[in-house]
Amino acid sequence: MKVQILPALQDNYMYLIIDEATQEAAIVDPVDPEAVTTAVQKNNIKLTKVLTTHHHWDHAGGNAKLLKNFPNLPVYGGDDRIEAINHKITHNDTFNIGNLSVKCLATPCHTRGHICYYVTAEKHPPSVFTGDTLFAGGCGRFFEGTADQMYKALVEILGSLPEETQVFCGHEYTANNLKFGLHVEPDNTTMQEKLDWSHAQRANNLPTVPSTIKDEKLTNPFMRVHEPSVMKHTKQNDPIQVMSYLRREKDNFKA
Ligand code: GBP
Ligand code: ZN
Repeated sequence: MKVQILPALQDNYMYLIIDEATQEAAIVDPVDPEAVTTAVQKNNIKLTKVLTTHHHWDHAGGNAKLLKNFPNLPVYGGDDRIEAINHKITHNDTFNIGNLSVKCLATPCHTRGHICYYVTAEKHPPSVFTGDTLFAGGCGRFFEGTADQMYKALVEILGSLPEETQVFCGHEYTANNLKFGLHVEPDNTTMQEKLDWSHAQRANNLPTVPSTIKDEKLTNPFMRVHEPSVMKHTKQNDPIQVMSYLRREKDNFKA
């Protein structure tokens, strides 16, 4: 399994997931169809699926145009509002990309129909494509859901994946997220080190993805709602209230 990172728009990421054994591939959130078409040609692969994380235009807005270059391509997603959707999936549904296995994880909150895609292969660490649910160091705004739902998504569902799982998120927000994280936990040296690293990566025009589930548990305040330091900052002792407080504070935080 190989994942090619394709930057798009201001700070979005599209991901080309390639099964090297069969040369089959899927594209996650192809908002820039021209760039996807070029990457498919360069890699000499057969594009067989579109995986859409959620209906927002900066993720789903390229689907119809991509289908003009790849007619009859199945478009997967969990929300009828997704452009050109023709394969509606729900929690725990599975399918393949060549020899790779994909499991759909319903993570409603940023949007009602948000899906994360968990991909496994033999002799390779797993990967999860988290759209606007989990970002490196942060999470998506709660446009269509509650703190209780984001707690389930981040702590119960994504937090249960193997620690070595590679996290491919929908936006390059890492540095701003970690600045907020350090406001919450000023003494978290792992967070400070990752912020310094993120600045260096961006200065070289390199992505800060993938992260890992292990890294997120160490540096993402929204996955650390049980930590005494985070609880203390929010003056809350219920993890869902901590989640709610952090999201409200981040919504108003100027990095
Ligand atoms: C930053 O952090 O660098 N530029 C800012 C964040 C996802 S995109 C801008 C922002 O608010 N981004 C959204 C988000 O959830 N951020 C998490 C955070 O700020 O902590 N979007 O483009 C957003 O989902 C969108 C598209 C929204 C259509 C609503 C509709 Br309808
Ligand atoms: Zn979004």
